[in-house]
Amino acid sequence: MIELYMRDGCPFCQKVVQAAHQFGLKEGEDFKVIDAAQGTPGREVVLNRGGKAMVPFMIDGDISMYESSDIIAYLKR
Ligand SMILES: N[C@@H](CCC(=O)N[C@@H](CS)C(=O)NCC(=O)O)C(=O)O
Repeated sequence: MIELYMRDGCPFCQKVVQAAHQFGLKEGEDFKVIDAAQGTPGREVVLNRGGKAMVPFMIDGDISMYESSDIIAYLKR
């Protein structure tokens, strides 16, 4: 399942989740949202896997990426 690392109050994160819904992807089936606010285990995953303290961040198996527009393009495919 695609993992979307987000935090509250992040407009770029909201943009990604809205796009996912528009593409017909279902939370809990196709993707899950993981809290990546500072101090959370999700933030540790973002830092360890991606190397930057930035959200949104996506992991789909071996593929991982930052940048909301890139994530949205990936979800569209
Ligand atoms: N160009 C990036 C911008 C992402 C961005 O600025 N994210 C902010 C939150 S909205 C961020 O990660 N700030 C640092 C943090 O939350 O630690 C994108 O489109 O995804």
